[in-house]
Amino acid sequence: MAEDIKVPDIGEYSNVDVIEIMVQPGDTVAAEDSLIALETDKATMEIPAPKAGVVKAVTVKEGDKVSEGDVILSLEAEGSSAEAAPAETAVPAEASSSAPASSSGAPQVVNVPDIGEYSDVEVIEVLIKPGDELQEEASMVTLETDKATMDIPAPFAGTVAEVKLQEGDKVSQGDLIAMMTPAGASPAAAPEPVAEKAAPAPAPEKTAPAAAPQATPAVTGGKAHASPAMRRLARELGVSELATVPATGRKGCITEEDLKQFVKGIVQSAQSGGGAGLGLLPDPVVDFAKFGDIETQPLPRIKKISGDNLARNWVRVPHITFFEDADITELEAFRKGKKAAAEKAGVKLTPVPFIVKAVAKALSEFPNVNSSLSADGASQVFKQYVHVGVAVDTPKGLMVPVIRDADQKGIYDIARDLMEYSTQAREGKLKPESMQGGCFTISSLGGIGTKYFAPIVNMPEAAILGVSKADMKPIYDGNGGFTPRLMLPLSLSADHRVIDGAEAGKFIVTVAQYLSDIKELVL
Ligand code: CAO
Repeated sequence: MAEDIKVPDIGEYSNVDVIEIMVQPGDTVAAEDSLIALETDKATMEIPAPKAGVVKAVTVKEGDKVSEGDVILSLEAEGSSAEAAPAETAVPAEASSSAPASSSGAPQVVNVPDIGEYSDVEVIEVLIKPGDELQEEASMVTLETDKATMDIPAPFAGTVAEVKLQEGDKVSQGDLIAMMTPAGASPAAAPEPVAEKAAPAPAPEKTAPAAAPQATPAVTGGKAHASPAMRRLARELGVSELATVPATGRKGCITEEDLKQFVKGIVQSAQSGGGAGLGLLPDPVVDFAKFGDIETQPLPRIKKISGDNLARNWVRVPHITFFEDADITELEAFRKGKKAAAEKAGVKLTPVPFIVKAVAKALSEFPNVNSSLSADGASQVFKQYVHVGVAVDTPKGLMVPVIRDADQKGIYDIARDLMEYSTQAREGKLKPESMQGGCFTISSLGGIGTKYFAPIVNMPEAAILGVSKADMKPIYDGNGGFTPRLMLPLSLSADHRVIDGAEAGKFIVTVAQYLSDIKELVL
């Protein structure tokens, strides 16, 4: 028997705004799970479920005003649904594919949950593929309206059996996302057949409980965790990319202090020059179609975000770039000798892990290169750790996972981290925390080619190393002859406000020396 759940005592407030509905019919909630969020002019509060049960109906919507005693939803308390069982068996066969978790292990349909007033919303990213094991709440797809981007979370833990949509599709509430076998269920032979586009969400009793979508303008496949109150505050402060806010709260949640620090940093940076008032001409607007056929495609999200960052870094940082060749003849012989053993250990041994190690070793000796300017430009932060970022080229744009404590790791460990992170980045599964905390970035185009290039410093880091393709070159031996040596072209771009030219020169020479002397490097 369902019972009405009412707004409890909320102090002196009445006619309070409902700013978020966190459940929908069919959801199973535990006691104390948040149901809706209310906001007064002074506080945001979440109304918890007084008991565990299944949500039967939600009687309020975002934007409503409520006071103590108003009914917000009806809840069937756990264990009180004697009449629910017969009702389930009466559901037509077509809907049975969306049955809740059962021990048979039959894949269940996962539909687009309630996404507010939106319909025909574009799928901009599919974050899952068949075989993926998902935790409950893991992001499955990202949808984008003209106003917001939202990740649709997995309604339960399980394995993806089939993905039923693709990037570019337009979806509405009830449309099919995927078939998922619940965790712990014995695997079924094959997914149960379902229509390509599901009809509107089946009866609540039959729908796999869908968690509320979360507005997550994430940089990657990962998502930002923030309470509705923090999302509201972020909106008020104009922070549209929550995933770029470093989170320090419990389970990676963004706190009020995180938001304040983030905004403070931006304000201080703007006040200290921040790129404002450059007096640039407006960007040219060209009607390309006048000159021939064209096709316009939206810029991938990662490219948009990294592009904004690169443009800021290019304008804000006074770059100075140095070029140097490292003689890696010995290193290459050593690497080739170890390649088979490395493969046996499950590691791909390319020159990059050695370069990471050489850079990390040099960084531990050049504290200035391992430092950052504070956001207000008034002080310098010297890091007592050496975390090295490596730029990874992905189909959707450049991402920079960070190898932690690279100075303390062996070559195999670095190679393993690099393999793991670059795979995650290319599959869109890199977590935001795996891209945070970098002290210095390496951008290797060695596998592609190129001679030298001038990389852009990854602010607030103080320098970046560009690596091009190693080539055999005749090197003068000092005795009137030339010897063939394998030379690796290196380019170091540094923030000239932090690093003097002489120091940048010494740094790149040191890196080159470590790469030339394999004993120095591995010992
Ligand atoms: N010189 C010659 N050969 C090189 C080399 C170099 N400097 N660096 C790598 N190689 C070789 C590798 O040994 C490998 O060959 P084998 O398979 O025969 O061993 C091959 O090139 C391909 O390597 P890889 O790219 O698969 O792996 P990696 O460890 O060299 O690089 C990563 C990993 C993630 C850095 C790279 O894949 C990548 O994404 N690079 C692009 C970075 C980028 O786009 N930067 C932006 C530039 S400016 O915006």
